Amino acid sequence: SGLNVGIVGATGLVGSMMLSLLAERNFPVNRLRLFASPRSAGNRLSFAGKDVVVEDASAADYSGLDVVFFSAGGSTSKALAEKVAAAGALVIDNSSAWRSDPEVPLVVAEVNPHALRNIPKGIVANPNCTTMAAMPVLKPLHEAAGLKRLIASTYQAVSGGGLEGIEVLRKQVVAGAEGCAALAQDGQGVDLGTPEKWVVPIAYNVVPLNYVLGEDGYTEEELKLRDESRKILELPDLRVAATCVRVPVFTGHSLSMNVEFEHPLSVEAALDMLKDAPGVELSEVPNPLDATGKDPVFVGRVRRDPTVINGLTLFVSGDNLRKGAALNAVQIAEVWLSQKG
Ligand code: A2P
Ligand code: 11C
Repeated sequence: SGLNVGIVGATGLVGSMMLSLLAERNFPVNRLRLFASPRSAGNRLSFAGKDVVVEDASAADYSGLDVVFFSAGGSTSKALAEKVAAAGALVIDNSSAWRSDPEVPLVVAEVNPHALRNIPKGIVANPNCTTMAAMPVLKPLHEAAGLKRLIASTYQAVSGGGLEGIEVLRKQVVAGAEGCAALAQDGQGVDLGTPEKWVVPIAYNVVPLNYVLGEDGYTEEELKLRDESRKILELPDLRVAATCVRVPVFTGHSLSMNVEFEHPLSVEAALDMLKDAPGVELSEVPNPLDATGKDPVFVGRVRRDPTVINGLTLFVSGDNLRKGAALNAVQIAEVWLSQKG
């Protein structure tokens, strides 16, 4: 009994979190197959006390699989997802490759599970980890008061950039640790090495240019927050302006949000709703360290936004690897399974 499950990108940060969560949540796995690049083919990873040999994703035969999770970057998903779906599996893709396709549902498990009733391509997309942290909080507020406009600034952890992101921050923090107080007077006061992955050092710093520029000078990450929020909340005209910033945090993406509504919504009413919202936990001081390793998105600092007639200001933090990626992907599979009956 159980399903035949695959993970493409199993050796990566999100892929290995998927592996842990399948076990942690007792997902009904009959056979598990793991895939990665040819570099990792032949390596072994452990699941439920057994070793599983990693296969080369591009050369593998995917027949006989029921669900395949993808987290190996957009180009791998573009190249392989349709082939895997054609072989009969439901593909749950964590990359940005399919999110904007009108025939591919983009799903946050607590927010729009109904979108899973129609999966024309056999592919479901998992949102970006930044969008994900906001959705379980915005959905109940939208239902109560009608979301009109969102202004968001993000505080994104380096693990959003995979294992490489973690290593770059670690190296720079260590390189600068001894003399770091010199940075209080002189930004070049300690040698943090040549910037890697981001254009300026990420340690002891913040980087407000995270990914390439696109439409109107907004970065691709900022546009994803806009476009994915519109699709998930089914608000095609939602006005969104975002500034996405990388901060020297290992895991846990946070957002400061100014949310404008059609109708009045008091702080008390909002807190009351958020207290009971699925996947959400109230916190006096939401912060990434507290959020890391936890399933819910933490929300707090809820205040009236005095710059608009109907608005709230709030802060959220969520684990970008769990809810932001692997957890929601597994939850999508769980919802799909329960809807299938
Ligand atoms: P590999 O470990 O063999 O490179 P992260 O984002 O944590 O760096 O992980 C990326 C994941 O995507 C890894 O599992 C990596 O495998 C996988 N991956 C990268 N490129 C490819 C590819 N061309 N085909 C299949 N998997 C890939
Ligand atoms: C980051 N949000 O923090 C990105 C990572 O579209 O799935 C995930 C990119 C994506 O860098």
